[in-house]
Amino acid sequence: MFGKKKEAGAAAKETRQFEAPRPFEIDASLQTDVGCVREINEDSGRVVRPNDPRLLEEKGTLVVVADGMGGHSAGEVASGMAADVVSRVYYETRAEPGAALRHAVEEANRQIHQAAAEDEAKHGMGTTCTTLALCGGRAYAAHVGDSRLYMLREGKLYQLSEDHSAVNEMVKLGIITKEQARTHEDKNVILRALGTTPEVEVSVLEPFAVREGDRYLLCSDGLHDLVLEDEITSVLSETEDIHAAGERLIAMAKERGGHDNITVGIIAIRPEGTAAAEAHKAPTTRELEAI
Ligand SMILES: [Mn+2]
Repeated sequence: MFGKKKEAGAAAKETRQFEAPRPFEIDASLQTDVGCVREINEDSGRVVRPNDPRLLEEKGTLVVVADGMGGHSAGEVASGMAADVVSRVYYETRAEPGAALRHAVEEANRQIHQAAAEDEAKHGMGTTCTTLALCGGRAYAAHVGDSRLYMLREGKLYQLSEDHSAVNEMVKLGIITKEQARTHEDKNVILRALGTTPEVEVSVLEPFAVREGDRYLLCSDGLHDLVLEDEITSVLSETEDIHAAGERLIAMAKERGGHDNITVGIIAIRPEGTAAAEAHKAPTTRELEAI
């Protein structure tokens, strides 16, 4: 449903101006939890909304979720670097949001790979990286690994990212079902990650128009392993308060064992000028919002 590429040119430009999206406001909540089994949290997350009005207009609001791997807390280092580098390079890159986001994720890959090569203890560290930028009424997404981006629109949940995992390949080939993939012994095998190779292929979503009422969810596999999509749909559509919705989703994963770290970022699109609780507004600084 997320469209065909638009032809560049005068006609397309005029159409775009005519259909200029209505202004909207963004509420964001990002939460991360160590879970019930692990001793450290190797997930990282970031919500960035620049103070500078020009930068905000050019690049909008950015959300990043990363799930690191590697012994001796190297996973924590890799996912933290992904959140840091992507959010810095995205805003520093003088390019349209889609190109800037791809460049930022590629740059994070290079830096993590280099850091891993320079330190024996961090050898082989890597991380997933799922990103969403909302700018000028449009959504841009770039992604590597098996963390996920979902969209809730008109009560329906759409998975916008594709897992770069061994089990997803088996599902696509019809070898196993999506249900079997959830418990498959190879379910943690990911085929692409940031940091493990000098270059990485980044999946970039065709930009699409955001609508009022949309909700976006970025999450690590600690959530989507244990909470079904129907349940995510219910919680996202029935819980008005997005922070409470995130808490509920994390609680559900923990009730079911919480075998992994759990990170949940939720973004809600609200018409401009309508009220939202102060706590749910996207942060206006570049500080890490994850708890
Ligand atoms: Mn995980």
